[in-house]
Amino acid sequence: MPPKRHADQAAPDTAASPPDWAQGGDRLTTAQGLRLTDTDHSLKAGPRGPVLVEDFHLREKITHFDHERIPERVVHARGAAAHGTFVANGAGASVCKAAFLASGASTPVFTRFSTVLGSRGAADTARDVRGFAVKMYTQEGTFDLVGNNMPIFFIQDGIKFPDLIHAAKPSPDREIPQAATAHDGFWDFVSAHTESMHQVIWAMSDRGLPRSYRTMEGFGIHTFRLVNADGATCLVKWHWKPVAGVHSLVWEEAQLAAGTDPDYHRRDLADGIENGAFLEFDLGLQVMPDVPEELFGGIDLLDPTKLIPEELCPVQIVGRMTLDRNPTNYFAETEQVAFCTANVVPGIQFTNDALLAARNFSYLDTQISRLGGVNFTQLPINRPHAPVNDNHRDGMHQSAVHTGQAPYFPNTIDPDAPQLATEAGGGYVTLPTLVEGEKARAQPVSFDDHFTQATMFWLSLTEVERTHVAEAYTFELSKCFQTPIRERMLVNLAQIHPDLVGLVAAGLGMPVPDLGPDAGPVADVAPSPALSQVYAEPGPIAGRVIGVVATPGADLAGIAALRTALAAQGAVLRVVAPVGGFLGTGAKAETVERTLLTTRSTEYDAIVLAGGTGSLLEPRLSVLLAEMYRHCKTIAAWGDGADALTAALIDTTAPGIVLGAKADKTFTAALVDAVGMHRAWDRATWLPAPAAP
Ligand code: HDE
Repeated sequence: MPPKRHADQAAPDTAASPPDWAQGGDRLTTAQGLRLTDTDHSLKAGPRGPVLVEDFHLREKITHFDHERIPERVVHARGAAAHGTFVANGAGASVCKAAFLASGASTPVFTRFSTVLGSRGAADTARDVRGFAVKMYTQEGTFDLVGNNMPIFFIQDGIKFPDLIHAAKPSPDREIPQAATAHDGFWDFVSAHTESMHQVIWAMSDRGLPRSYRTMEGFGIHTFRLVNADGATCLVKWHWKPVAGVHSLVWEEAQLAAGTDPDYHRRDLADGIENGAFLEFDLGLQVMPDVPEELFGGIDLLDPTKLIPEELCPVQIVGRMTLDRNPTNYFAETEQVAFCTANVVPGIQFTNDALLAARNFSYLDTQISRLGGVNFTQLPINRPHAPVNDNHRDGMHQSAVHTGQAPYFPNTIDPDAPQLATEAGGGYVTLPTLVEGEKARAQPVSFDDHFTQATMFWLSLTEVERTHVAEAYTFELSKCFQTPIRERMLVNLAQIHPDLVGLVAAGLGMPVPDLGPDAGPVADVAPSPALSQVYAEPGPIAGRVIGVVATPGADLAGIAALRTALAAQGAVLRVVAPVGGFLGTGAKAETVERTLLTTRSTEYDAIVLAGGTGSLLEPRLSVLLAEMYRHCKTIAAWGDGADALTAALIDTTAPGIVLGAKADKTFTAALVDAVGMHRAWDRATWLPAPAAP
């Protein structure tokens, strides 16, 4: 058995061995394979003499180091990824002939989650949209589903993407703020560009602050056209449904985590997988008829700022993705992976979504500068698992040694030259569709409705979620220096909902704009309850972290029992004590993993005060508990642990507080249920009471 690593150490993954050309032999060598006897001292003319140009090892080592960085992604620079498998349940086969959707088909995947705006070193918990990009290495070629954790986008046409990103990225003069939209540039653009209003209200909601990558939904956003084995077509939207449910941080928590652990989501992903709490997502399809007008329920399927409510078109599950293996090397895999929306397989076709068209061009193009040439598809992480025989030759960093004399088609010289496939033989055939119309820079009239679905989103949320949305707008707009921008946004919010504009205007200390009698939100918008992320029943707690605060006199048997109970649910128990070292002695001793100095509430989904810890009174414990209380997280205690809660001024009668005489089954079951609810929103008496989901 390899020694168990501490959770903070880098994760070598033995499941995938690196290719032997990356690291061969057992001796340190130069890049040319010359064995080295010393790599710590430059070649000098005497111990105190000048360094000699002759030192080829020094020059090679430094030169390679000088070129270690490649350009970071223009957007989605900050990310973390994992390997896994997608297994189809067969339900998708009736609408799509892709082999990876056939019943029981198992496909290797690599999934990269990301923030959009931050640089590579930015904090994970910034308020932002998250990327959710899945590379499926199917037998018919690679299929990339390059989506986000929100079902809609800021713009309807890809030609505006550079404007959006220039507005949202840090201001070019000082390059601040990092990874944040709380600045004049972003709000100037979106306030004047109202088609963004639906996406912006999603970003201001709790969806902009995921608790974990495992608790995010994923969406392909655009409508795709699927073709089945009989040639029948339908229009679909892709969804990833997290088995762990959709859950978020609260804003103060996200801000604290950005300082105390900027790697919050990256660490959670890697630790979870290492602890055996694999990430699971169901792939779902909203299947809609392929009608000539490309509308469903009156909603234009070519408009990526609109979603189809699940109540109108339920999501049908077609398989499950399990992410169960951490990358071996961050750069080789997570950094060099190259996604492209144009990577599709037979059975999957594009629609005329103008945003998708620009993406199909952009992703291939961007890899050429980011990865230094056209041969990036030969990098191990980008290599298709289907055979490749493409007649492409040469180019920067060509690593294949091609044979034959005739890399062109047709040729009569090379007997091994690749031949064309038939459709029946797995060849990709673009669906013949009629295209007609006058050339124009124009879009359908239905695209002009920029507010109805933002209103629907607002109406679909519970009170506590709405309060978070209003606070997020208020926070971000407070960071805008220009009053006209804030005024313009208030006019936009007034067209979403009077409560929203009222709350934000009050927070900003500005008047609610008068839109006049003929303007204002659309009446009779039906909510979509599926958009709320407040649940009535507890969900799974795999991957969650529970801290147990204990002192040397604590009930160690109770801690051990609690650990066993939580481990059975895939959750981790971490011992927190005033100082480091061990609690107790011998086989039953508990290792202190965090001290009150080295921990912060953001690390835990629940805090438990162990029995025997009742006399602990410490300012840092009070801060820890106060934060847990304010963020509506579960707080628990058994035995006299409850005295420590009372001493820290925690109201032990409040919702989400679990007390027990012992760390027995009843206590642990109540704790598991409370963590499964994610938050005790009823505790937030400073917020309006949450409406039923
Ligand atoms: Fe992207 N996007 N994007 N995007 N995007 C990139 O590709 C682009 C859009 C998304 O983990 C880039 O390899 C344009 C929508 C994800 O590596 C770049 C437009 C959605 C990722 C690019 C869009 C996305 C990217 C940067 C408007 C949600 C990260 C580096 C037409 C469905 C993938 C790269 C990863 C990455 C361009 C719009 C999601 C520059 C031009 C809509 C998840 O090619």
